[in-house]
Amino acid sequence: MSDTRTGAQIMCEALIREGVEVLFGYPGGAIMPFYHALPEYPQLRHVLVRHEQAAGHMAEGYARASGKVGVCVATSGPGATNLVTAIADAMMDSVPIVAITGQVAAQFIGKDAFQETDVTGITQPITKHNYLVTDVADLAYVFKEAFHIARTGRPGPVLIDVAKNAQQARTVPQWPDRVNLPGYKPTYEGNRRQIREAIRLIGAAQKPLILAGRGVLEAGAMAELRELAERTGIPVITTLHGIGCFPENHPLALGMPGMHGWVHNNRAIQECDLLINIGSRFDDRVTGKTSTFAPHAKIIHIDIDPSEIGKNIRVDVPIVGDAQNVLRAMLEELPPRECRAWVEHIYRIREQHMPRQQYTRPDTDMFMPHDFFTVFSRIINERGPYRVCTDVGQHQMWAAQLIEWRHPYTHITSGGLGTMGFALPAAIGVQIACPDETVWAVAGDGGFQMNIQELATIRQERLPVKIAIINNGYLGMVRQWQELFHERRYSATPLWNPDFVKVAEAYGIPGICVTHQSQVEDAINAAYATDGPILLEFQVEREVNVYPMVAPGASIHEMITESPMEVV
Ligand SMILES: Cc1ncc(C[n+]2csc(CCOP(=O)(O)OP(=O)(O)O)c2C)c(N)n1
Repeated sequence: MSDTRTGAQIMCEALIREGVEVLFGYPGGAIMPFYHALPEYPQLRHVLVRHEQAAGHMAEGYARASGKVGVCVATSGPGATNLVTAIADAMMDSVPIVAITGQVAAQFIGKDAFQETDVTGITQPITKHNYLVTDVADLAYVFKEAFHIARTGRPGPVLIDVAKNAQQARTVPQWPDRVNLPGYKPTYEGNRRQIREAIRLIGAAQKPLILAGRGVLEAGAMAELRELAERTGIPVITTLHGIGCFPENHPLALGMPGMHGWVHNNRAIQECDLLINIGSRFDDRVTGKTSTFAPHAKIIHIDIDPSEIGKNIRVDVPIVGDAQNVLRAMLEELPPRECRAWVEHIYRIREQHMPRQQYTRPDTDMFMPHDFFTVFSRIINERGPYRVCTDVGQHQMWAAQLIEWRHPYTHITSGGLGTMGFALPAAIGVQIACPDETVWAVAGDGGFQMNIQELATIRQERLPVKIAIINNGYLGMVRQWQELFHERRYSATPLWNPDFVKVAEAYGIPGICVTHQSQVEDAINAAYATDGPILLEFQVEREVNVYPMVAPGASIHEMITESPMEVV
């Protein structure tokens, strides 16, 4: 009897064995045995959230910033369904999380029991893998396998649904040494022949271009990417999720392509004769109309997930493998070269278009979101270690465009699913992973309110998260589309907002409201001078658009810059 453990105790010990230090969760009936066991394991820090969706985003933020697996916990039924958005978010952005849900006892499954939901059925298309555990004897192995699947190959979310009887029953746990998954063997090493072919194409190209995505960050291949760029002189474009994998103060860094990418990047893609895609999935926000994307280019695609290759864009040289291993193998044999004329050509396009693609200052007292981001970029870079979690909308695009991102893993956003409400809980997870860094949540007035209740979690956990709300009184990004493509019919986009500073104060968090450009710098400095959390609200000019823009369905060379449409 003394060696036996309850299933709930086995779950806790399994988490400790996997190196888990923190869980984000919310209790309820079907997960109560687990919560009963939890206090016996003080090594496991539990962060009580205010909504399970936020627990999922916190686990994501924690995982994205720490490189470890994030863990979230919920009860059955509504607790589990509240996790669904965050799980889908993690799936789209390849974030390793393990979601643990309670399930009704095995004998009630399928009987519409109180708070019963088929959560493995619901999450089947949005998890890398999921489990329903009804027998306590399976728990030790399932946990080992789940963490292995979440963190290996292309990372992703794994869900473990544990029936209440399995949490309560006792057994002597059989801890496995290894997992046994004959059908799951991620490929880490690229094929030598294809790597040689890539080297040949790099040598032959006149106008080569690197497109770097999140796969570079996941593989920790930043040094290899830099070596590749510097040895060959090939310029580097980074996708939204690739931000930080190549320092933006490097002369070969070009910034972001695609729907809200810079003109020179989209034009370089359309002109290049070789596109080396490292760890990005040719998302439609990058490619625009796929049939006209990179029409003159041979395409090398390096990706750990073979199902990505050829999915959206035809590929000439597919290389399946971990970006770091593939680039290392490539660098062993890659001769140096230069691309000066090509790079200078791109610089000329940049000089010609840069001033026209953003905004002209209107004759108004209000200040422009651009002014905030420019000052913000300067101060955070001067002040030292930082992480910035952005929400979804216009401010997300301005942050990507206007902040000079110099360091990996500092930019954390919901790119694939585009989940409003992401920034605040993600910042909580990031702050826990990085206690000594300044963690910012930058959100729109709409998205901030989608998980506003997590201000309570910030207070309860005494986290010094800094919050910046870019308040334009609209669901800005949707309003922009309505202005440009729906005859300015602002249907359901103007927002009545609460007094954000008072809301913060109600949660015991100080706040500052900024209405003029001259106050921006002081407000950001005040945030740095504040020991704990603080909320800054920036009331910006209401109807400002993000440019450049590629209209949905258009080719990436048809860009709308500040006013009329131009084909660049
Ligand atoms: C959960 C969710 N619902 C709806 C949307 C659609 N959507 C995308 S951007 C946006 C507007 C965001 O407005 P706000 O948070 O104020 O930020 P802004 O665009 O003004 O910077 C909306 C509604 C979404 N991405 N996520």
